Amino acid sequence: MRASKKIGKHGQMHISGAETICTRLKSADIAKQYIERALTHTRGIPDEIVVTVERITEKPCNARLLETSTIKCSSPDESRIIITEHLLRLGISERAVKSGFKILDSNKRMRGASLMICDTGARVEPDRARGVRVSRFGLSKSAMDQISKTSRIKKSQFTTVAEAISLASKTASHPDIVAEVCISDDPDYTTGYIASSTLGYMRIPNIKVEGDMRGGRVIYLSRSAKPEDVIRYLEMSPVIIRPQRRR
Ligand code: WAQ
Ligand code: MG
Repeated sequence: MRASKKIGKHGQMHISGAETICTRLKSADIAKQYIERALTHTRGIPDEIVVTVERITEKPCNARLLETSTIKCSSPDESRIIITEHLLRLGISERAVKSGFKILDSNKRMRGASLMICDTGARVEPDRARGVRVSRFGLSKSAMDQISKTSRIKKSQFTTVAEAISLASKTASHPDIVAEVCISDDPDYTTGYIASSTLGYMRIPNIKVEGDMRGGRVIYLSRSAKPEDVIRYLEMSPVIIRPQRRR
């Protein structure tokens, strides 16, 4: 689902988006939930809501559910320090870290994520205004149960967090993806995250102040990544997120 608001004569502002994988008979209910979500969104009332329901013919592959942790952070400034530390440790250059924050702190709204090469900081998403939309991912029943059991999440935030963990788990499962940083563009949602296959899913409270309409996602790719392959995986490959087997 994607919902937008008109600005001026030809412009559009992104209001809300959502995607999942489900069984045929659940799809009508989920489409209805997504439409309701768009109609009551804190970013404003949409002028257009587009719902796409597609049959998946490719057999989904599995990805591991990232482990969730929450770090202590009391301000946006502190969050920048923490995020920078982690990104540098993952081998992302200072230049690329700076380019990433430029996107996250920009007033331009993208519907998808920016893809950035981790040493040069070059942006490789084909459409810079739109970004790359990660799609075709869903949680297995046991992954959903694990999220509700292990993380102390407020009830009102559960859907947002579960969707973010599943998106981050699909994204981190690609071998050429080094890390992802996310700030919600919802003015009332001030927790963001940094994720990678080694860090897991790290929730960062107070990543922005309440009322701030900015936000975005930056996905860092390894130097040797083939952007078109990564984009194909993120947009098209169906992936079911399953809990890690405990030994
Ligand atoms: N694929 C790529 N980028 C996306 C997608 C997607 N499917 N959905 C959203 N984005 C980008 C887009 O630029 C949005 O402006 C930005 O991310 C933020 O999207 O544990 O709600 O849907 O409490 O506002 C994090 C939860 C919630 C943290 C993130 O993002 C926690 C959130 P939003
Ligand atoms: Mg949003």
